[in-house]
Amino acid sequence: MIHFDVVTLFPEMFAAVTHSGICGRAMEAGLWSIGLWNPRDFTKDTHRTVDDRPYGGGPGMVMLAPPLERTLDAVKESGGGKVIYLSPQGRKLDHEKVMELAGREATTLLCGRYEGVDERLIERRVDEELSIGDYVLSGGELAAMTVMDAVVRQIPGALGGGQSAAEESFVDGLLDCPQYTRPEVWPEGDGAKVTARVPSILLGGHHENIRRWRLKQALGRTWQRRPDLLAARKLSEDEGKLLEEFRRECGESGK
Ligand code: 4FV
Repeated sequence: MIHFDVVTLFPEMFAAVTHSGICGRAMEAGLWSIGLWNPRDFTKDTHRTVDDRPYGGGPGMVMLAPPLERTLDAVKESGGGKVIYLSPQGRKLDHEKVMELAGREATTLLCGRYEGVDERLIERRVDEELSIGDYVLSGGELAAMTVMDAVVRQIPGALGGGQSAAEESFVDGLLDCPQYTRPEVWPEGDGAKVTARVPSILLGGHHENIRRWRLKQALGRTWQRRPDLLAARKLSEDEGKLLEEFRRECGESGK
């Protein structure tokens, strides 16, 4: 069972992971739980102020440290885990970090808004900063949900139907192979000038050949699209042969 405590000014946003899809079903199945904490509930002034203007001037507002500290105190009181602040200044989220977080029983996710959070709060109360990418969001909530979705998928049983996240992209450091489903020929109908068939190897039912075809495609696409991932991965002799085949066929097809 994994528990996430989320500090956010917009708790209603998290319905996206608590009431929909794989994460919603995994929550119903009791595989994970969430605590939503709104810093506005930890203010002391009648206006329930959670932000103020930045010292030194400049645009926007900054989240006040005191309400956040009181909120994090309450989370800790309730047994909350290490505090992760979602921000562009953080380490980039990747599969390795997702697996690390999937191994923790409790994690606290601090979602910033406005220009961010008073730096002194980060220094005093944040254990690590995580970024989902080099761009600026309006708040940390979407980043927090990205982390939660990626982690919940790793919980055994979360994907249902005996499917395990172990077969997915990045698990073996490679991009995924192409996926196909019905119809066998698409677009259908005589109007369509160009139709595309599902690769016949996938229709033959020969599981080992299918497994090798998929591995070859995953290696090839990783070589084409993310050579950085391939550089970080040792290829087995068989994988080296498959990638060579793919590159040769590319040379031949130029694609
Ligand atoms: C972000 C990111 C992100 C910055 C200011 C929230 C915003 C605002 N978080 N990965 N990229 N956060 O842009 O995690 O407070």
